Amino acid sequence: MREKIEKLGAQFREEMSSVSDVQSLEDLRLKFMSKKGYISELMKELGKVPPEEKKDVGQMINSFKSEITSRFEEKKDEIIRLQEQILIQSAESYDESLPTDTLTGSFHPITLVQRQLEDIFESMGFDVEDYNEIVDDYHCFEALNIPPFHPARDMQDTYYLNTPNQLLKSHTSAAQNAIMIKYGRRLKEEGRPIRAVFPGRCFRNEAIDACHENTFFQMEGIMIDKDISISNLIYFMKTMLSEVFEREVTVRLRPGFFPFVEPGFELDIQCLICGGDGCPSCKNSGWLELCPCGMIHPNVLRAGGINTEENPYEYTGFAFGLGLTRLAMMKYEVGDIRTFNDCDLSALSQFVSR
Ligand code: FA5
Repeated sequence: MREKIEKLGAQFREEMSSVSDVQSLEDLRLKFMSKKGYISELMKELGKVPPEEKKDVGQMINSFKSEITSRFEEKKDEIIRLQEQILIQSAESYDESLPTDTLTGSFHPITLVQRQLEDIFESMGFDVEDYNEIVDDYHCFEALNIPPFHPARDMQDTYYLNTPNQLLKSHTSAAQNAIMIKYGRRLKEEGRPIRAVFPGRCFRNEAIDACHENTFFQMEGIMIDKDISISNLIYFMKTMLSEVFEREVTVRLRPGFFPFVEPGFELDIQCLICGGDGCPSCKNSGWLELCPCGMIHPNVLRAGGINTEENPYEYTGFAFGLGLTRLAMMKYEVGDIRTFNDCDLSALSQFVSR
């Protein structure tokens, strides 16, 4: 069995070295990581290994799995960087010496809120991370405990590219797996908790109204360590909201279902446009869904290489997915979400000095 794992490792490294485009990278990932791939095969064979060897062989498979996932991410970034370079080189040149003193501008209100949140979270020890807008099905759904054909996918219909298995991310949770892999080793070897926020643009194929856009921003956050509990989650949510609004805001926490957290919650904020009486911005309910959150599901922690099959509860963590565009609506008392994407400078430039 050990020999087989080593042989497969060598085969993987050799095949990986000749990959040069996204499609062949995806083919290679499926060959090793899909349900019928080599890793699943190894996991099945693990059952036949003598009990005294099981632990070591299991660890060998797990570290092989982590190697595949991290090499896959590195290679994907490398290919995307290369493609970008080719695009930049082929673009028309522009004149850097053009005068700038005649140009005026202001930050978009969403940028202002995003920066304010980044400062708040950085002051609490969080790393700020960036992530792609184009992702694959695995990161957007499967790594988050949402298998193909799971009904939870209906809530997040998005836009699919012609390139196979490439889509516009429907939520910032799509970055969770990559962040866990990036910081997992530091957590285990140095005992430093994973604390990261990752803002980003999200896309959904849905009907647009005063509080729904097809292109909007979220900010995701995760914290993972030993003994993280719901109390930690509530503490960070309360601190963040009181700092953002600089005043008392009424919030409510109710149960919510997301396959990647257990238990899951919806954190709603009382509508600041109507003061809770009901208006189009809050669909006349007086409340606005702002920040779903919960304790990260064991399957998601395992897919991110944080916990192992043998020790599935060693680390725990919370995650939240803040609706950044909706937060900007509430903070600046903008009654219609479409204002943010309308490119109407007279509306957007008002926020410059706030
Ligand atoms: C999610 O996207 C989950 N990924 C959030 C999450 C993260 C849950 C981590 C648990 C743990 P949801 O679909 O409810 O959940 O979107 C999160 C927030 O994004 C919403 O509360 C809302 O504020 C905002 N949002 C969702 N859809 C839109 C839209 N079409 N337009 C504007 N804002 C939206």
